[in-house]
Amino acid sequence: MSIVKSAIFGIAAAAAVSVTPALAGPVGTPVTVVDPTLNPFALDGQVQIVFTFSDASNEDLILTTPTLNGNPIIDNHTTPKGTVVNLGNFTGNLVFQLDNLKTGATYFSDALDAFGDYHVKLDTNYADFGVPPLSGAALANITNLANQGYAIIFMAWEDHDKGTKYPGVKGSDFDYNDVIFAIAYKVNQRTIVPEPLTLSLFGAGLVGAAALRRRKKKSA
Ligand SMILES: [Ca+2]
Ligand SMILES: [Ca+2]
Repeated sequence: MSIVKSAIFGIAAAAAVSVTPALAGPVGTPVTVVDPTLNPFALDGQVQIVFTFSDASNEDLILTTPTLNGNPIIDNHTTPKGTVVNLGNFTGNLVFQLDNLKTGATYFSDALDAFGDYHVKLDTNYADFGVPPLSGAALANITNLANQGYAIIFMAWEDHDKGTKYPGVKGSDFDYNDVIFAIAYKVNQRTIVPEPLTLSLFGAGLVGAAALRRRKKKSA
């Protein structure tokens, strides 16, 4: 199944599921390996982000390195769900970052934290996150991007680590639903152009062949 197809299936499945309570769930299991597709997250194409969900008392910012459309791209307490952020055309390695403004902690999409835990889950099926279905605005905007040929994958963040300590919070619940957004991605179609070096060698070959033919004619 292609990413687009499975993403669309995921959206449809998420839309069909009834509302699931997402608050204060049981403590989840920390992921302890970096997703290999994010280290590095090598891209060559159009990238757009759609903010979909947050269940977090702390205010979290999402940023990118390099900066593509001003940072932060999402503030989980102020960005409306369904908001589309166009990161434009990008070729290179992209890193996402979460800054927790309450604890001062920073986590990266390409690295484990100081305790050996990973703060990102990547999934094409939104229903896998166990959160309520996509909002109307998020569903409409993601469907629109999928219809334009964008592949859709969802990135979900955990905003605490094992060392998080402040009144009312001890450690992390590892629920990976503190900030969730869709990454919409359309690969650049590039025409293969011969390298100048290849052209010059090819040209030299022609000249060489012509010279050889002339020599053969003379000697004949
Ligand atoms: Ca959490
Ligand atoms: Ca949460």
